Amino acid sequence: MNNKIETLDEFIIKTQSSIPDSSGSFTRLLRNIGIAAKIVNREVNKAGLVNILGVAGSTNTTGDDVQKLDVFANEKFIETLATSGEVCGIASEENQEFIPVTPPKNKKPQYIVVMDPLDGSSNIDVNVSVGTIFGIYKRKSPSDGPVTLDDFLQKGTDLLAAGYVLYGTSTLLVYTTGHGVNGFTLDPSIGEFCLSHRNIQMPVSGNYYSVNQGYYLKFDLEMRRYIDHCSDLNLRLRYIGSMVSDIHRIMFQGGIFLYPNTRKYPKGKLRLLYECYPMSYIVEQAGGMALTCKLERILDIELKSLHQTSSIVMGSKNMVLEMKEFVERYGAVNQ
Ligand code: AHM
Ligand code: MG
Repeated sequence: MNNKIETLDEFIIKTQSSIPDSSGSFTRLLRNIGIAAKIVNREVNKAGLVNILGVAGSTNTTGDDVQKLDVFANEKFIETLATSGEVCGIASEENQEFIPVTPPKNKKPQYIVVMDPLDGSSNIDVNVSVGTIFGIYKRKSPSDGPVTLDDFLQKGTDLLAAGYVLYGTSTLLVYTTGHGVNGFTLDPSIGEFCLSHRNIQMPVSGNYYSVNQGYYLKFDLEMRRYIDHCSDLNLRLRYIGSMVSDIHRIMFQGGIFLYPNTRKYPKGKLRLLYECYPMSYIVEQAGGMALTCKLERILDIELKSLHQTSSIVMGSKNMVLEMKEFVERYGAVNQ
């Protein structure tokens, strides 16, 4: 029996050759994301002790309260990525505009990172799980000029890699480069992410549905009918309010996550670039599906602005297909 621990760094280097366009630069970038995750994890774990819980007093671009830990996580990720020498631009859910990165001398970094540095921020001050979501793209503009908005307005299908970090009872980093999904658990005693979940395959159906049932009356008819159906089947409702945590459960136990459009958010609440694309890429790589409530594949949606939002339904393939039948039967799309 081989009990050897495989660290994230070892795994990234070992699998480098299977990544299209692979380069040492891409490998170093992934490792840097792992480092930033460890720094944020350290602060998440001691947040209550050092008084960085609570609302920082500003609001983000979509009007939500910004928590102090959001600000910290955002700064740490930006700092780590900007000094890595592998990134030419960063777009964060917490920043209105993208951030161009000045490269070190003799370097022409190719990669763009998009991120939600701390997803589920309303959970912070009550010690409930939060997460980080990230995606990596290759720039489209020439590498000797500045990055442009078009470098960021790429579709989900253009992603080179995507991942999330779950700061839960243990801290996990789950990522894909388009060749399956692997998960790494942080071993605090050695300070390393260690391979714990190889080639994650999402069950094709499951017993969980995850939706903010409080908005039920604000959902379109077809979504209400589908949610009634989940309830009729005695599926278990679980809603943590951090998409990373809710999807993580579904990755292993199967189920469906829904954030439909509501009256307050007629075009959906979750951001394509920072949340929907990366999570959909991971879900698809694990064998699941991700659609809008109008049945478009999330990864195929054209992105017109950095903070564009979408409705989203994702999770176990058979359950998303069943949801699709409800939309086809009851949705305004076919009336
Ligand atoms: P955030 O990134 O500002 O924390 O918001 C995103 C989160 C998702 O993780 C979660 O699924 C959803 O917003 C919860 O929103 P709501 O409270 O409207 O259900
Ligand atoms: Mg978020």
